Amino acid sequence: MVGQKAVKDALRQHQIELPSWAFGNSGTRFKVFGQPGVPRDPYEKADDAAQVHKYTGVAPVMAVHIPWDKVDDYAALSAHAHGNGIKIGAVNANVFQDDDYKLGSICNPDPRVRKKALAHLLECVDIMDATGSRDLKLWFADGTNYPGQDDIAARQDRLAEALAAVYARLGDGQRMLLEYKLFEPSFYTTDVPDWGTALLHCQALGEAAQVVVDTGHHAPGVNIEFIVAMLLKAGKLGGFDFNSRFYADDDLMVGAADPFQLFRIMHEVVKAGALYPGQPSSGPGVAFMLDQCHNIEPKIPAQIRSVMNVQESVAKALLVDAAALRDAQLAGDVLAANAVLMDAYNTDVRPLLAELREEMGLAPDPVKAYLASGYAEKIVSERVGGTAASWGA
Ligand code: RM4
Ligand code: MN
Repeated sequence: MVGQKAVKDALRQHQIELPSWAFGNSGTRFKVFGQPGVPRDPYEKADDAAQVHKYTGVAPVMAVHIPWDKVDDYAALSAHAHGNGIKIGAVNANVFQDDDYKLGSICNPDPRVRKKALAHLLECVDIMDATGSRDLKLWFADGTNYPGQDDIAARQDRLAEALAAVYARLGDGQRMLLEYKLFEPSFYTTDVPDWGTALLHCQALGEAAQVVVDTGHHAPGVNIEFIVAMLLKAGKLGGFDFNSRFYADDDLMVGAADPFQLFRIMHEVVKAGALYPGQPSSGPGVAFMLDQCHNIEPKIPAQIRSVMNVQESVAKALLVDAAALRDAQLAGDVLAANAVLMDAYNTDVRPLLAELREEMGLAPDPVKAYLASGYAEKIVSERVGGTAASWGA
């Protein structure tokens, strides 16, 4: 049996990072449905992110996306976040929304475009210096649509060259997180399509280069927890982009469609001792980020719900009786081993989490408390005029 106190202590230290873009308008390539009261600028996004932290107590960091969150004074944005009890997290680069990037960014055959993309990545490191961010998160839309369109291997060389230049620019304590995605927007080849490619590049660069696992970026049926276990073993799991998908990368709420998968992933993290900094295998720390958009549901409560979904899976993973599991595994008792895992997964951890929140001075039900607070009505009445933040597609 695992003690409730130990579980609660671990949960108190586990932090979840919120995406600034979850608070702005978003949609599909078919339609963006605007919502009233959404932020007009990154400062208002930080205000909304702070609400999520206020009611969950475990989400004190907001990642930004450049240029969506471009401001004149990043130190001022950082100070604004601090004033709200949160801080600025990963800086996400964007080299996929410019006409120049039609044939790719740092893998583009044209050296002029590669240079432009690299300059943006370096600018993102300057921003990290100003915000005090640890992580630069890189996702590339680069790839090709047709066989023969470009040289697959040459594109890898261009990629390695640009990554090395960015890596050399990182300061002390800063990291580069490289994200992979199996396809889209490129449909024939993608330059960083899988964890193997990302890992090879990160290994060539050095310790500060780490892989990001976006849960939505795999083919259906892929065993994501296996990838997580392998990356943890290699000391190369930099973080997660959590979301939920059913078909392709649809950035829905984490734990919505397949909470069991999330539990299996968190079981690997807990087992490896990588849940929070200071644990044996956490290294510089795995970043537990959400990468989500809320196209049809209200955004702040959806973020709160997502944080709770992650927390529930972490709590269940912490409840796994590690000794009983190991004994059953070593005895070759297949059914008993599976039962140990399922016992933890099938535990209703909601009462424990409600109790934990009360111990932390929070309301037991964060969504209910947020809805009762009047904040949703306040932003609708106050945020009139200006241009609602959007992901710009
Ligand atoms: C990508 C990837 C990145 C995100 C962009 C907007 O699919 O998941 O993390 O920044 O979308
Ligand atoms: Mn992502």
